[in-house]
Amino acid sequence: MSNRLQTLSLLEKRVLWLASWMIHQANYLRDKDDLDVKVGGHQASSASMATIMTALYFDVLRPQDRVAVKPHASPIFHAIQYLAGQQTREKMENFRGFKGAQSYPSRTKDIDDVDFSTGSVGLGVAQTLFSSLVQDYVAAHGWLKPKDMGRMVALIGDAEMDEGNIYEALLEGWKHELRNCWWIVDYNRQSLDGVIREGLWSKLETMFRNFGWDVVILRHGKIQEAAFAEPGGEQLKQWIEDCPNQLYSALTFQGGAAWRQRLMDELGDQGPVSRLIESRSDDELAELMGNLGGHDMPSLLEAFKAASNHDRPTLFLCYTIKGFGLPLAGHKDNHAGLMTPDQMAGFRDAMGVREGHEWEPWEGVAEQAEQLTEAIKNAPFFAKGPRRYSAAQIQVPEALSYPDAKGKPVSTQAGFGQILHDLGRADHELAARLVTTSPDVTVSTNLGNWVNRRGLFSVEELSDTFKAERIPSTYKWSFSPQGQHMELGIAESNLFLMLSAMGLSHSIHGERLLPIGTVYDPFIYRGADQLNYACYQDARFMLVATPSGVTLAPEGGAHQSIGTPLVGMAQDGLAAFEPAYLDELAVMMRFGFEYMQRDGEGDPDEKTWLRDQTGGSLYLRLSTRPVEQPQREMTTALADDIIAGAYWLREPGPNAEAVIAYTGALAPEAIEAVGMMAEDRRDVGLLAITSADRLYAGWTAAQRARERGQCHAVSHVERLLADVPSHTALVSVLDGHPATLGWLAGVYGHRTRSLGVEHFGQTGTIADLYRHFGIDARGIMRAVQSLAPGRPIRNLGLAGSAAQ
Ligand SMILES: Cc1ncc(C[n+]2csc(CCOP(=O)(O)OP(=O)(O)O)c2C)c(N)n1
Ligand SMILES: [Mg+2]
Repeated sequence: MSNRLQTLSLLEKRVLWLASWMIHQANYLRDKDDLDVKVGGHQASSASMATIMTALYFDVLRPQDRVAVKPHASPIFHAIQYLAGQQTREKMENFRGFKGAQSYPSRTKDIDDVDFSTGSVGLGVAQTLFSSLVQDYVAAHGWLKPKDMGRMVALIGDAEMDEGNIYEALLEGWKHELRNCWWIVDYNRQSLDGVIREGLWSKLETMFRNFGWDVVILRHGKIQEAAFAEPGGEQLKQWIEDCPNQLYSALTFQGGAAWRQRLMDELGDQGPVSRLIESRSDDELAELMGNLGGHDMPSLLEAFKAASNHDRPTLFLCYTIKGFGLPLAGHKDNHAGLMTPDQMAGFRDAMGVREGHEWEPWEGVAEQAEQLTEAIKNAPFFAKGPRRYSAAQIQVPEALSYPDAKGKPVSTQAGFGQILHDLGRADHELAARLVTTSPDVTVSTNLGNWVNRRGLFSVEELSDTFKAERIPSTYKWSFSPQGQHMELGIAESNLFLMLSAMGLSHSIHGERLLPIGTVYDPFIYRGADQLNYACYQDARFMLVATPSGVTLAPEGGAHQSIGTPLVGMAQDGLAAFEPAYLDELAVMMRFGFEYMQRDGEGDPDEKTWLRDQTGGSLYLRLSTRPVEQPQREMTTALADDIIAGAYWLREPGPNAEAVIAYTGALAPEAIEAVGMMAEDRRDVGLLAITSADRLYAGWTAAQRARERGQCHAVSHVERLLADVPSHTALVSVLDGHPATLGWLAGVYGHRTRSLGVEHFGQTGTIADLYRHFGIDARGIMRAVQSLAPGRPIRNLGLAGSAAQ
C-alpha cells in the first residue's frame, strides 16, 4: 500500500470511529436514563459513506467545491470536520442535543462549514444542481473567475433517488447545460424499511446518460478485481453480479464462514473458482466479498480524479454495504440499528481505542499522528479554512417608482410588472443584481416587460427567431450570458430550489443576487417542502405569488388558494405581505430588497417587536383584480405602518360601533361596506392589513417581552387598536382562510367575526364568488349587524349591493 493510501485508510478508520462513538454516546451515555430517546438511522447509514467521504474531503475536493451530505451521514461529516479542527468536542459530545452537532448537516445551526443543509431527502441533491446553474450565472456576469468555479457535489442515499424532485431537476439541468455537478450515490441497496429493487443501477444509468451525464459505476474494489484476474475469477465475478441484493446483504451480515458455505454450495467442485475460495481464510473471504467499489479507496480516488479532468455532470454509483466495518453491516433492519454497548466495546478494542480516550483525535494511531495531521493540513479542501462568504450590501433606492394609475383601476400583479419594468430601465446596481425566475408563468405573472428589457440568461447566445424573422411579437426574448431571467419549466419544485440556490449566492459564491421568483399562488403547495428548505438554509429571495384566492375567479376553481396566507404566517424565515394598492407594493418591494440583505443579530425593534435585523425572505401575495388606487402621498409614517403590517385607512371615531379589517384585493368590498353602513353605524373604522404575518409576529413578540419583564413593550397592532372602544365590533375579511386574521380577537378581546374562504373549487365571476363566500360588502355588513346589533343596516335590506 502506498503511503498516501495508508494515510487515507488510517483517516477513514478515525472518521468511522469518531462518528460511531458520537452516535453511541448520544444514545447510551448522554441520554442513558431516557431509553425512549434512542435514535437510530445514523450508524449504519454513516458507515456506508466513510470511505467515500474520506476520499473526498481529505484528497479530492477543493475549497471552491460545495457538498450536500446525505442526512444520515452527518456524523461522518462532523467527524471529518472535527479532525480538521472545525468542529468542537463539546458539540460532538452533544450530538443531536440542544445546540450540539445537528442530526442532519445544517447550514444555519451547525458551526462546521456545512455547504448545503439536508434532511428532507432529495432536496439537497437538487440543490447542488441549481447551485451549479447559479454559479454559471454568476461567472457569466463577470463576478466569478472561471478558476474559482467549483463542483457542486451531492452525496446521496440510493433510496433517496426515489424522490421525484431529483428528476424534475435533472430535466431542468439538461435544458441549462448543467456542468460542474457530481452526484455520488451510496449504492448500499438498503433503504429505511428494506432492501431496494434489483437492477436499479441500470435504470439510473440509462436515465442519466439520456440526460447527458457521465455515469461511473464503481462496483468492484481492487481486491475483487485482482481476484477476478485469478483462475476461476470470472466465475466469481459473475456470481457476485448475479447475487440478489437481499442475499448479498444477509451474507455480509453473517460474515466469512457464511460466505464460504454459500459460495461453496454454489461454486464448489467447479475447478479453479473453488480453489480461489478455498485458498482464503474466512476473514480474507469476508474482506474480498466486502471489497465493493464504494469501500475501495484506490478505486474511488481513480474515479474521482478521472472525472476531475472535465466539467461534465457525473453520476457515480458506488456499491457499498450499509454498516460497513460494523457488526450490523448488511442487516436489513440496520437502518435504525445501534451497536449494543458490548458490540461497541468490541469495536473500540478492534480500533485500538482505550476507554476514556474515545474523543482523542489520534487515539489508536498515535505513531502516525504527525503524518495524519500533516495530511489534513495539506488536504486542498481545508487549505482556506471555513468557506462561508459574505458580499457587500447592494444599495436600495429611497423609494421605488410605481406607475401612476391615472384614475384607472390597476391590479397588484400589473403593478408588480411595472415596478420591475421601471427598475429594469434604471441604471442602478440594484437592477444589475436582480435576477428573476419563473416556472413557465413569466408572462402570466407580468414579468414579460422586465424580461424584454433585461433578457433571458443562458450560457450561450441564442437569438429570438421571431425577432430575426421580423414577426411582430410583444416579447422580444433573446438568450445571452448577460440575461437576467432564468426561465424554468413548469415544475414548481425547481422554482423554490432555484430560489434557494440564487438566494445563497452571496454565501456560496461570494456575490450577491437579489432573486425574485413568480408562481401562481396555489402552487406554493407544490413546492412547500422546497420553500421550507430554502428558508431553513437562510436563502434570501422574494417570492411573488399571483394570482391568488378566489379572486382569480374565472381562471378556475382548481387554482383558488385558501391556505397560503397561513403558509405565509407560519413559514419561518419568510415575511409575508398582501398589498391592496400599488404604493403599498412599492414600499414592500423596497423594504424587501433591503430585508433580503440583512444579516444582523440583535434585539427586536422597539416599535414592532419584530426581529428585523436578521432579515429573511419575502412572500408577496398578489392579485389580478384591478382595484381603484388611492390618491395619497406616501409618507415615512405610512410606509413604516405598511411594513409593520397595518394602517388605518379610516380611523374609527371615539364611538365606533364597528371596525372592518381587510386584506388585499377585498379593499373595495370593505370600503363599500363602510360607506353603505355610514347612516346606521357610527364612526366605523377601516383597518388596512398589509401583513397579517408581521402584525401577528410583532404581537406575540411583544407579549413574550412583557412576560419576561419588559413591561413597556407594545406591538403595532396593540397601538393601532388601543383606542378602539371595547364595545366595538371587529370584522375581518380576506380572500383566504379566515383564521389568518381570527387572532385579532385576542388582542383586546373585541367581539370579532372573521370572514374569509373555507371552500374552493367553484368557478364564477368575482362578484359571484364573493357573494357565495360572504366576503362581499353585504357579507361584511351582515357580520357587523349580528355583532353590533343596533338598528337594522338599511342597505342590507335592499335587493343587492353595488358589488353584485
Ligand atoms: C422527504 C423525506 N422522507 C422521508 C424521510 C425519512 N428517511 C430518512 S432516511 C430514509 C431512507 C434512507 O435510505 P437511503 O437513502 O438508501 O440511505 P441509507 O440510509 O441507505 O444510506 C428515509 C425514508 C426523510 N428524511 N425525508
Ligand atoms: Mg441505501
